[in-house]
Amino acid sequence: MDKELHAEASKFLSYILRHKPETIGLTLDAEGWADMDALIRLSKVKGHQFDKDLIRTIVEDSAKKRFTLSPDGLHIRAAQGHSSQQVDIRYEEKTPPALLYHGTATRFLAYILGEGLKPQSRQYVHLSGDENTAVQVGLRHGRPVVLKIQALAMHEQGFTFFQADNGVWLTRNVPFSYIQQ
Ligand code: HQG
Repeated sequence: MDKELHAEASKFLSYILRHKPETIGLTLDAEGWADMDALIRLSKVKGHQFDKDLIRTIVEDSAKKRFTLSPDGLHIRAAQGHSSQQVDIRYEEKTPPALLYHGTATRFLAYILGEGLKPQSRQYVHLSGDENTAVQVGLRHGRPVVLKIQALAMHEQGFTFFQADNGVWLTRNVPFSYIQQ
């Protein structure tokens, strides 16, 4: 499969497994898992000819490890980034490092420095442990800017942090007082 088709297939999987499984009549369980056979069968409606090998290749090729396969290979889920109300993953709580990073675009800065970071359409605010990843995330939205989040201080004040299967850090919101530009 050429690179472009591969990227398109990966985007489609992200859309279905994070946001709108109902558009192909797929149901996710509360932990975000989809049945592989059902996903393959129902994706045909939108013209996607998946098979298990292709899905496995997409999972393995994702540098961000966007998707997780169940150990028996029968189920797949997106590791993070959900907006679907079908999904409410019980992520394990974890103490964060002193600093975490959030990549955004300069055009959002005034709002963020006023009201803090909000999950917007997703369930959580997404943070990374390294600055480079945050730059890449910011680039998706425009001219990137990396915000430093006083994560450990937040945690000490009772804010909860989680880490997804792929290492991305999640929290429900970040008040502006914990954000440094
Ligand atoms: C911004 C990607 C105005 C926020 C990444 C971000 C990540 C505000 C945008 C994952 C705001 C939401 C998530 C406020 C936050 N006012 N704007 N108060 N608070 N924002 O895409 O974090 O490549 O929903 O800064 O790697 O960019 O898809 O979130 O710019 O892990 O696998 O609102 O998605 O992964 O944008 O990205 P998004 P995100 P994938």
